[in-house]
Amino acid sequence: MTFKSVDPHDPSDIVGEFEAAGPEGVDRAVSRAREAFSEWRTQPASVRGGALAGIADDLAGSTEEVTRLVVREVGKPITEARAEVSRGISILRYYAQMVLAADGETFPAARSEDWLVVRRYPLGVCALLTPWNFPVAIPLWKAAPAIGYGNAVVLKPAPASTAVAEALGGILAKHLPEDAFQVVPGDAETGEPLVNHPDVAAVSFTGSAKVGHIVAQQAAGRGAKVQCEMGGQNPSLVLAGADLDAAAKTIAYAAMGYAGQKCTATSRVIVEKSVYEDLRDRLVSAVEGMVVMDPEDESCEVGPLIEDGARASALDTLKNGGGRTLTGGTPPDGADGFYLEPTLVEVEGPDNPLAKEEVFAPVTALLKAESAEEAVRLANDVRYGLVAAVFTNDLRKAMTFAGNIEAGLVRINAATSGVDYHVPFGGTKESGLGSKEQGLAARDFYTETRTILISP
Ligand code: UN1
Repeated sequence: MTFKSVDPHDPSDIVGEFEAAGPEGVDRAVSRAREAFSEWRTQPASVRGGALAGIADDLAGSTEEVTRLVVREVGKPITEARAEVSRGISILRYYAQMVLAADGETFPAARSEDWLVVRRYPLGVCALLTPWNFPVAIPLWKAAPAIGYGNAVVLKPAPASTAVAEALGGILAKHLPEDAFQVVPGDAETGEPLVNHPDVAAVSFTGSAKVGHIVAQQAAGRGAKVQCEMGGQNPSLVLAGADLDAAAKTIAYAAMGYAGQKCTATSRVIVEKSVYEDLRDRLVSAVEGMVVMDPEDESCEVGPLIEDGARASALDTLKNGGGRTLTGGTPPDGADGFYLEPTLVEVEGPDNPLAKEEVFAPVTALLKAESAEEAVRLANDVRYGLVAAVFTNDLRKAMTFAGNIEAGLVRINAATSGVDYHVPFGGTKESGLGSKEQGLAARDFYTETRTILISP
């Protein structure tokens, strides 16, 4: 079966045509990866880290080319695309060094002449299932630690970002033994046999909650290690006393940047009653100031949605949800691509689907709360728990928020979007399953410990 990826700014531009790997392609890739693993795992950490450093240098040399491909294939505004490539380079350099850190611990043994050692070892073949919206950073924040710690990787990218995945694959392959890193293109017909393959030791997935739960069940059901990073319905709270101008600007970007297509985007703005109108006015003008245009333009902030279906489903949720549209709500005039004006909707209460479900579009719900306490209650009243932000000038309220909010990432006076690669990343509730990603959490996921007693 073949499929295409198209430029969401100009759907007549076909970026690539690909053959889905399917069950046979997966089987071939996994058995080759197993072969590669038996050799790669024996390489010293300096060699594995050296390979990552080489990949980083190579990617740095191709920054502009990869950036352009990201813009063209997934419609990411060029300044964000460039920043993402640069983040990918940093991730590679970070793990190039991290693999040289301690790989175990020693403990006192029952007999004093014995050594009791806990050492880390790679797992085997790791399957990485990645989304289209961060087509460089997410594959690399999974693949760099997987490879660095001695595993082999089979990457199944989202179909819409296959060309970027193949470009990355080409760069990685130059620095690694044959088949240690492979890309299998396709959708569920390829993803499912990969997740279920008995020779895949670990599965790392980023994508929707719906698919994530299936992946987790299938992988865990056959005893594989699994982690899933899924959706969000991320709140930004604005409390009385906050710097409203700064809050409005930061939230507008967190909500609408890259057309809201980040699992870390702000989907709900929950405002304390006494500053509600003041914040609403500022937010409407900040949202109206966001630059919607061709993502290749250096001033673009919003860009198109990934496909027409994504826009249609956002428009559907808007139509059925009710609420009062304060700005946006329609596609801009004269664009061929899958654009939607940044949309802010005042909703009556937390049951509006815009305040409950992940919309993955430049659409944000605005809610009023009676008090700071009610704002936190509303914020927690969803299935998700990825990121939450609070804007306040009250340190006590900020600290209470960090304690009471149900989220894996907490931001005080900062945007919900944006991620640091050297600290654990991931959510709680339906946003995350299994251990977190990035930083030291990645070492824990991509290795397992062996407890070794050495008696002379
Ligand atoms: C970011 O906000 O910079 O798929 C990264 C996503 C997240 C990554 C967000 N896993 O949107």
